[in-house]
Amino acid sequence: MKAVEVDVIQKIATDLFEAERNATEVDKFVDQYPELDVELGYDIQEALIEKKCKEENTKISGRKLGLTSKAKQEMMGVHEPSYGVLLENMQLNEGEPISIAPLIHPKIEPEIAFIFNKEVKGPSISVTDILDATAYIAPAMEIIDSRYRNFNFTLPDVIADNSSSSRYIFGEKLYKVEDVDLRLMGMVFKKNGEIIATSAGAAVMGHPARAVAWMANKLVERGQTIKPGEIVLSGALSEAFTIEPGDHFSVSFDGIGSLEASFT
Ligand code: OOG
Repeated sequence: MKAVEVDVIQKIATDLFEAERNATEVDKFVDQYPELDVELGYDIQEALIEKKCKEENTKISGRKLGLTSKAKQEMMGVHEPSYGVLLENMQLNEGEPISIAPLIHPKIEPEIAFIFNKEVKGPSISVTDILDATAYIAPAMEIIDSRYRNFNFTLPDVIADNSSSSRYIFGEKLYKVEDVDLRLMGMVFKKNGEIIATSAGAAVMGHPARAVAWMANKLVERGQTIKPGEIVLSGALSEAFTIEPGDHFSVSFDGIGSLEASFT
C-alpha cells in the first residue's frame, strides 16, 4: 500500500470515528478523495473497526449485510451489497428502552439473524453451505445511523462508514434453520401498533442465506471468514424507518416469533 493511501485511510477512519463519538455528520468523502473505491472503502472500515475495538474496549461479535434488496440499491443508487462489522458494544437487550440521544439520525430495519457454529470460509460458498453452518436463526432489528449528512453517500463511502452500523438486537428465543423456509418466511413490521411494512425472506437477494454466502465469498478476498459463535444480520427486508423518541417497533416472522423495541 502506498504511503499516501495509508494517510487517507487513517484520516477518513478518524473522521468517521469522531463523527460517531460526537454525533455529528460529515460530508461524503469521494468528492475530496477521488481515489476512494470499494477496496479502499474496506481498508478504511478495517482501520475504523480496529480503532473502535481499542478505544471502546470491545470486540467483534459478527457481521451485517447492507443494501441487499433491489429497492434499497435503487434508492441509494448502488448496484451491489456491502458488509460491515458488528461489535459487542452495539448489541442491545430485548425489553430495555433504547435511548437514541447518542445517535445522529437513526433508522430501523427488520432483519433475520444467523448464528454460526462452524467457520465459513469462501470461495464458492453456497446457500446450502451457509445453512449447514448455521446453528440458529432469530428475528432481529438493526439500527443504522449513517455518519454522512442526510444519509448521502456512494458505495465506497458507506463501506468506509461500516455500512451505517450502529446498534442491533435479536430475539432471545433461537430457532433451527431447518424448521422454516427462509425464502417464503413472511414478515410484518409495525410502528406504534400500525403495520408499516410487509415482506418475505426472498426480499433479501432472493434468499437471506444467499446474501450471507455473497459476503463469505467477499470476505475471503481479504483473508477473512465467518467464525463459529458469530452473528450475521442478513440485510433489511424492507426500507429503513426513521426512529423518534417514544416510538415502539415490533417485527413478527412466520415460524420464528417476534421481537419488540421501544425508544426514548
Ligand atoms: C446502508 C446500510 C443499509 C441494509 O440492510 O440495507 C443496511 C444505509 O442505507 O445506510 O443495513
